Amino acid sequence: MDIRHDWTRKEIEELFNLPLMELVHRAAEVHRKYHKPGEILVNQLISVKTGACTEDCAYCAQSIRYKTKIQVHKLMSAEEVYQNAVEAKESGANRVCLSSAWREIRDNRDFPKIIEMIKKVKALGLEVCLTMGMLTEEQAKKLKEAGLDTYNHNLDTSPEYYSKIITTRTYEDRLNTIKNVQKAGINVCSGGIIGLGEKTQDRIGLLHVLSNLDPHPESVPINMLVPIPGTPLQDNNPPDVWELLRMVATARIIMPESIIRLSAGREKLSYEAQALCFFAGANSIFSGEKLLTVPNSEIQRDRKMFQLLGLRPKSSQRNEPVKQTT
Ligand code: SAM
Ligand code: DTB
Ligand code: SF4
Repeated sequence: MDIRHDWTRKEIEELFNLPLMELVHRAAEVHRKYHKPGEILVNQLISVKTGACTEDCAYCAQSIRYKTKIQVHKLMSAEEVYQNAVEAKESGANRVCLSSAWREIRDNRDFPKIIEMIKKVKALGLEVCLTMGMLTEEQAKKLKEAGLDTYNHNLDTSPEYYSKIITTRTYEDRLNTIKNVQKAGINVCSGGIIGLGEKTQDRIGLLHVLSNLDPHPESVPINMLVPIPGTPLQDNNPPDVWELLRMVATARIIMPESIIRLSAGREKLSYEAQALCFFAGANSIFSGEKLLTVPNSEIQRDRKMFQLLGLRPKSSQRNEPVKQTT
C-alpha cells in the first residue's frame, strides 16, 4: 500500500468500523510491512516547567483556571534537565520529551535556556522532542539548528469538537504551528485524546486531519483521558481498551510509517490490553514513573512486560520500510 495523504473521512470510517478482529489483522499486516514488530521507541517525559498555564484545555491539570492539586514548578535549569535526561537514558529511554506548560514559546530569556537544554540532551546521544505550545517558523529554525529532532503539538480531537475542549487557541493555530515545525525540517509529533466526551465521528475526524498532513506526523500519540480532579472533565469515564484498539489500528493502517505511541492512560491497561495494541501497530510508549503530573506505568512493570512480550527498545527515529522476501 502506498503512503496516502488523501484519505477520505468515509474511507477512514469504514476501516474504523470493521469487525474488530478484521481491523486488528489488517493493521498488523501493515505494521509488519513497514516496521520491525517488537521494536518499541521508549520516550520519557521531563516536565521542565509545570503548571500555572494560561490556557483553558479542559482536560489539563496544569491550567491556572482550574483548582488542581499539582506542584507548580518554574523553568528548570539546563543542568537539572540534563541530570533528568541522564537518568532517563540509564533506565532505557531512547528519546526524551521536554514539556512546558506554556501557551507558546516566547523570545524572552527562556529561549536560550531551551536551546541549551536541547544541546545538552543531544550530547547524551538521546533523541530530543519538545512540547511547549505554539511556535513561529523563525523559532522552529533556531530549535532545529540546536539539534531538535521532534516537536509535539497535538490536535487533540476533531475540528468540530475542539472548541468544546479549548477556547483560548484555535484548531487553525495548532495547524499553523505544525506547519512551522515542518517548514523548519523538524519531525512532527501530533495526536490526540480519547475520552473527552467526543463521539466516534470526532475520533474519525481527528484521524482524518492527521492522515491528510503531508508528510504524516513522524509520531502519533494516542492518549486516553486521565480525569483530573478540579478540571471540567473530572467526572468523565475513561474509554475502554476496545476503543483505544480501534484508534491504534486505524491510525496504523492510514499512517503506515508513523510511530504510534500508547500515551496517557497506559497505567490502567493490563499486559493483555497493551499486547493487543502492540499487535495492532502501536510501537512506542512513555516510560518512567510519571507523565507530567500523573503517575505512569511503573518501570519494573514495563520491564517485565517487555520480557514477557519479547519487545525491545529501538533507537532509530523512523524505520526504513522492511524489505519483502517474497
Ligand atoms: N503546553 C503544551 C501544549 O499544550 O502543547 C505541552 C504540554 S500538554 C500537557 C501536551 C498534551 O498532553 C496535550 O495536548 C494533551 O493531548 C495531553 N494531555 C494533557 N493532559 C492530559 C490528560 N489529563 N489526559 C490525557 N492527555 C492529556
Ligand atoms: C502526549 O501526547 N501526551 C503526553 C505528552 N504528549 C506531552 C502528556 C500526557 C499528560 C498526561 C497528564 C499529566 O501528566 O498531567
Ligand atoms: Fe497549558 Fe498545554 Fe495544559 Fe493546555 S495542555 S492547559 S496549553 S499545559
